[in-house]
Amino acid sequence: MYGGGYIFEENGSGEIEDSVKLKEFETRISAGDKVEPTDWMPVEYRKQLIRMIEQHAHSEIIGALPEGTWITRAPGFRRKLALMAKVQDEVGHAQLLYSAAETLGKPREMMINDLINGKSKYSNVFNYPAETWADTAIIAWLIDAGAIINQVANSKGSYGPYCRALERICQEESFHLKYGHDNVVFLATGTRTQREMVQGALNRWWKPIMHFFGPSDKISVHTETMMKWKLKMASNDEMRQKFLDMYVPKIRDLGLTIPDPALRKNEQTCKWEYTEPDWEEFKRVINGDGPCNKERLAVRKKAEEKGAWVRRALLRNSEQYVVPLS
Ligand code: BYC
Repeated sequence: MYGGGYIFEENGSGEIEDSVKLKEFETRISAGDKVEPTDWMPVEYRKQLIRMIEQHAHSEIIGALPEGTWITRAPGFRRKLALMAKVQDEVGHAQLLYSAAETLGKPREMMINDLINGKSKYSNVFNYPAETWADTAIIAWLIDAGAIINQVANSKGSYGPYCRALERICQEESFHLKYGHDNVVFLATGTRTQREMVQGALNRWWKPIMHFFGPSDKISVHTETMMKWKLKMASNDEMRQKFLDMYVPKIRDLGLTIPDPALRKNEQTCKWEYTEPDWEEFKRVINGDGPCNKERLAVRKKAEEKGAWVRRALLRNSEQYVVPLS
C-alpha cells in the first residue's frame, strides 16, 4: 500500500477529486456520519488528520517526560505509584494515536523519524521543565483539564478511529485530572512552603497553558478547514475561553493567584477576559527554541536507538510464527 511514498502522496498526484464525491463526503459529515479508513476522503482531509493525530501522539509520548523525571523523586510510595500509572497511561495514549494515524497510511516509523528530526510538532507545554513536585501537580490538573476540554469536543468529530481513541483517552485523562487536583489541593492547603511551591508552579505554567489551546483565531492557520470537516469541533479561542470559565474560579477557590493582572470577569458576558498571550514566544517554542526542546528530542532519540534491538527481535519472532498459506 505504501510503495515509494505513503498513500496520501500518491493521491495527491493522481486522484481527481470530482466535485460529486466531495459533495457527498461533506453531506455525510454534516449529517454526523463517521468517516472510516477505507472510505473515500479528500486528500486535504487526510493530510490534516495525519498532521493533527500525529502531533497529538507525539505530545503524549513527549508529554510523559516532564512528569516522568519525578517518578524517582515522588514524595512517598503512593504518589510514586500513581505518577507511574499516569505516565504509563500517557505513553499508552501515544500508542492508540499512532495506530489511529496509521489507518490513514503513514507508517509509524516515519512518524517517529519526523518527530526526532524536528519535522513534526508536539505540544508547546512539554518544552518547559518540571522544576518542582508542584509542577507535576499543576501539569496533571490543569494541562490534563485543557486536554479534556479539547478532546471531549473533538471526540464528537468526523474521523471514526480518532474519535474512538479520544473517548478512551478522555476516560483516563479524567482520572489524571482528579489525581492532579488532589495533589494541588494538598499543597495549596499545606504549609507555607508548600503553598509557595504550588503558587510558583502556577506562575511558571500559566503562560504555556494559555498557549496550549493554539494561536488566537485571528492568526490560526488551519482552524477554518478543520472545523468545516469536523476535525476540530471548536476554535482555539473557544477552547481557551471554556478552560478559563471552568478553571479560573476553581484555582482562585484554592487561594492561588493567577499571574495575569488583566484577568477579570465580564459581568455582562459572564466570560473571563485575559491578556492576549505572547504569540511570538509561542512560535519560537513550537519551532524548536523553547527551554527544553533539544533535551526532549535527545531523550526520545536515545530511547529509539536503545529500543531498536527489541523491535528487530519482535519482528524476527513474528516472522518465525507466520503460518505459511500453502
Ligand atoms: N503546541 O492553525 P493552528 C496531553 C501549531 S497531550 C504546538 O491553530 P490547528 C498530555 C499547529 O500544529 C494533548 N504546536 O493549528 C500528555 C500549526 O502548525 P503546523 C495534546 C501548536 O491544528 C502528557 C500552527 O501551530 N493535544 O494532554 O488547527 C501529559 C498553527 O496552529 C499548538 C492535542 O494534540 C500547540 N499547543 O489547532 C499530560 C490535541 N497549537 O502543523 C497531558 C489535538 C497549535 O501548521 N490537536 N500549534 O506546522 C488539536 O486539537 C489542534 O491541532 C490544536 C491546534 C488545537 C492544538
